[in-house]
Amino acid sequence: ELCRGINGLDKIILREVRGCSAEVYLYGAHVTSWKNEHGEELLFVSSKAIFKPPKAIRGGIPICFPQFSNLGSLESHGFARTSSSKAFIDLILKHSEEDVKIWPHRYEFRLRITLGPGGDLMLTSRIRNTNTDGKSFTFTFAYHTYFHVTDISEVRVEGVETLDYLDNLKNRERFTEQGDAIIFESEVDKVYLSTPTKIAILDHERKRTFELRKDGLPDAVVWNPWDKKAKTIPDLGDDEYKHMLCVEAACVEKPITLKPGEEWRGRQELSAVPSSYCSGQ
Ligand code: TA6
Repeated sequence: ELCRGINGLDKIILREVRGCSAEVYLYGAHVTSWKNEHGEELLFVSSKAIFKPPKAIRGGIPICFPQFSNLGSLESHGFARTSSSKAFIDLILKHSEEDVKIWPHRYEFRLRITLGPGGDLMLTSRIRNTNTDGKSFTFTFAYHTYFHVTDISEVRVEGVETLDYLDNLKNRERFTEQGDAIIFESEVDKVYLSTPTKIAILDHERKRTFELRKDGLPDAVVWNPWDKKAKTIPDLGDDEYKHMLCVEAACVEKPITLKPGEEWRGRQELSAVPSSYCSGQ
């Protein structure tokens, strides 16, 4: 949880299931608290600690970088402990031995999730081939994002008009989009090819525009099951198709091949901004 700490400095509180916790200030990437499951503080922070740049926080775990003490020409202990850090989380997914049985490759997938100061949500995936047998592997990828919309029949997607797409409802045959913006009156399940880096999803009722910006992901999947297909999906409410739209930054048409040691990166940034969108305009 990112919140305001002393003197309004941003800090992150980490909690684990038994009740242990830690706190780290973005200022100096400085851990200032480490508590056990009984809530006992295990780190010392001076009661006179300043918590105000450019002074380093006295106590906790100051980072001494790129210089310890005065062993060089920089300020004592270097500048890291008085610099501002950024907050994100990194999740790492690796092949399990079960995975290897069904997909005979070794990989490391790092997903970095960042919530920006304006509320933008950024996901960056880095996938590395860690095979030790010299084998390359090939994969396709999508961020299968479900946007929450007020009423799907009042939503438009802009940015894929005139593009070619593969229609999953017609045996993935290739067509060219004729309309201007994409509107929704029935089931849609399309993979738009070679799409622009930015796609907009306009929610008329809520006067909100989602912006999806992407890098390393040339395609975009647009999916809404509509009423009949929704009824065949057990974990989707019969009427919930009205309040969802999947627009997915993807790499489908041209799969990615990595040699051992090679890494691929695919990134999407989502923002939700007020819009004066009026349907039909
Ligand atoms: O991304 C669109 C899609 O491929 C649709 O064809 C539909 O199958 C959707 O994914 C749902 O997939 P899921 O496995 O989440 O039920």
